[in-house]
Amino acid sequence: MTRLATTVTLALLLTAASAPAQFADTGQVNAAYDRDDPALVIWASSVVEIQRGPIDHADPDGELASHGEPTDLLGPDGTAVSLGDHGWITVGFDEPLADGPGDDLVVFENGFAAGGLVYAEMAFVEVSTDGETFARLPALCRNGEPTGSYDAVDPALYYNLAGNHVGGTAYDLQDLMVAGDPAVISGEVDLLAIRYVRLVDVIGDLGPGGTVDHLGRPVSDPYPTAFASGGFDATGVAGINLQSVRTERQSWTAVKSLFD
Ligand SMILES: [Ca+2]
Ligand SMILES: [Ca+2]
Repeated sequence: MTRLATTVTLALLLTAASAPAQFADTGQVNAAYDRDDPALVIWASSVVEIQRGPIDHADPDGELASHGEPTDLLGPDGTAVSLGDHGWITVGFDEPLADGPGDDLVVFENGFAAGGLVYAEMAFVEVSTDGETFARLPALCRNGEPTGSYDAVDPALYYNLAGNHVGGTAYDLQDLMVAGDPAVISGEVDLLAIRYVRLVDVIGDLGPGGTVDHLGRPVSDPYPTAFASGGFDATGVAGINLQSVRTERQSWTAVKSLFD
């Protein structure tokens, strides 16, 4: 190896060592859950805050999405509340969720199937301990093509974006550790005490003002959606792993280890 090559290699290694952890796209996909799945042990029970977006972000002062009441998505029988372009809603739980084995959290939209594809709108999923600082699940979009207002998408081209399944899309909070999320590393967001979930609509416009995934790629979802039910249509948020159950399990593991 020449001296120059050695220097370049060393520089690259040093850069890699100091750069924050990157969440890699390995073709991963989210699991899908039905509403009546017994794994879903808790449902969002309160709406903390909602900010609806315009029906078209290209007209920011225009009409806002208006379909549904904010509380319509609560509980296991929730119905749609539409968020509009980049609108968002924060929901709360009666008991904190925690990062336990496998999937921890499931978000439901009102998508429907068409062959192997899904008619759906997408949202980023964010979690919080205190309701102030949120960590966004690292989202990946492998679909570089524009999605028209009434086009369906292939769920396999999306990861950690709510809405990509008919029924519920599941998330593993562990992804935030893998991604080295700064709020999680600092402890501001405690993955063993998640009390709030925020859903943020994706703007599927691949041009200026659109939204990007964890790796900076534009996220494609139906655009434009200039109607009252435009944007992500949230119909429910459920928890799988509760803090109380996880703590109990950890205590038992600790006691058991004394006798192993
Ligand atoms: Ca987990
Ligand atoms: Ca959208």
